[in-house]
Order: sequence, then structure tokens, then C-alpha cells
Amino acid sequence: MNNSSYPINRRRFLAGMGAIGAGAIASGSMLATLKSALASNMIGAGKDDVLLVIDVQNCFLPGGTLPVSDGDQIIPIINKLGQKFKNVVFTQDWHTPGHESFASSHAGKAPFDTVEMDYGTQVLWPDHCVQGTEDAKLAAGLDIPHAQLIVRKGYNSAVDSYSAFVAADGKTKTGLTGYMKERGLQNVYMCGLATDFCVNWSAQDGRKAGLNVAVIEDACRAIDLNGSLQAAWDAMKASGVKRMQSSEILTS
Ligand code: VGL
Ligand code: ZN
Repeated sequence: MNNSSYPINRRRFLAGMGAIGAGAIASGSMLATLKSALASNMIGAGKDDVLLVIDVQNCFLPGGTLPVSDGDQIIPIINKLGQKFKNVVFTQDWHTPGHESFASSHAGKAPFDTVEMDYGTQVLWPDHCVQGTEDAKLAAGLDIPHAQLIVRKGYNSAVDSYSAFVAADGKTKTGLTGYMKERGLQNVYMCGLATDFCVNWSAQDGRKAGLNVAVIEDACRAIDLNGSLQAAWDAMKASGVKRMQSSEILTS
């Protein structure tokens, strides 16, 4: 996938199929060629495609400490997507007890207030995804046994990290850019929680790292704090992130 050329190539490929169907009776070998062309065109099948499943953890599901509305509804979709991809990576929000992003660490502050940190404005959250807790575990309903890596983030008590690539200080790297580059994973399809925070920041940082990034909208759910969801889509669009639906992959 490349944000501009991929859809064009795909359209060209499908147009070619139409011409063959209309003008000729396909021979067995032609059919085999078509089948393999289709397979190589399938999103996820490529060796440079990766599904990045962001923060699908108990804390962000109904009943968790920072529940995202309907967060659980994306799990069956993500499991189906997982079957399409050879390469799958998870992220896991992984905070210290008393993390600076928790409202409980700031006297007089409540969840969803903000504070100014060295690195900018920080939304304060309920205590969530504390290392080693049941709340921080990946959702039990995830069923992608061939997933290859879990990237933990937000483990420095003084710095939050929505992004899978770089912490909120803009300096501390998770190592994911190096992993993607070393494995040649150029086309990153993102899904998970929450659209307007960890998915959004990861998508923008993926673009900054020179990767092709698509966000699968219906395989994400948002927190939507003071218009943050629309702002996130605007910022992702401006940075060249492709917005797509799971059906575009599941039916390809
Ligand atoms: C997230 C808020 C705090 C997320 C993580 O995964 O989107 N949001 N920590
Ligand atoms: Zn967090």
C-alpha cells in the first residue's frame, strides 16, 4: 500500500479482470494466474503489511478502569482481520502505579482535567493499565495466536505514551520504528482503542517514521473528549493517514 498509488493499482487490476471476463473464455492457466494475482493483491497477505492492534486491554473495555464505549465490539472484527494478516503486532498501555498521567497523582485534580507537563498539556486519566494487573491484560477475547510482538508503552512514570512509536516527550522511543524497518513492514493497518488517543498518535507518528498508515475505522472506538474524535480524524488526514473500513480488507 502507498497512500496514493495503491488504490489506483487495485482499480487498474480490477478493470483488467473485467476486460478478460467480457472478451474471452479463461483457460485453466489464466485462472491460476488470476488467482495468484488476486492473492498477492489481498491486503494483509503481503510480507510488508502489518496489522497493529492498539491497546485492546481490559482497562479500555466495559468494566475496566478507563472504559471506552462499546470497546468490546471491535474484538470479533479484529480477530477476523488478524486471520488476513501474516504479520500482527500488539501494543499494551503499561503504567507504573502512581503514574503522572493519573489524576490521583495530582492534588485537587479529577479525571479528564488537564495539567501542564514539561512536554505539553496532559489529560489526566483515572488510574488504568497498571503493570501486572488483570486490568492491564490484553483482552481475553483476542484470538490471534500468530501475533509476533507486544510493544509496551507508558512505563516511565513521568511520561505518558499514547503513541506506539514515541512517548509524549517526543524523544523516548519504543523501538517499534526499528522493528518495522528491520522486518520491512512498510504498510501499517491500525485498529484498537482509542481512535482519538492512542490510535491517532500512533498513526501520526507512523507517518513521521515514513510508513504507509491506514486506520480501520470500524475496528476502533473513541473516547471523544471535547471534540477530540473529529480533531483526530482531521489531524490524521492532514498527515496522510488513510481512513478505511474492515470490509475493504475482509472481502478482498
Ligand atoms: C489511552 C488514554 C490513556 C489509549 C491510553 O489507549 O487511547 N488513552 N491511556
Ligand atoms: Zn494510558
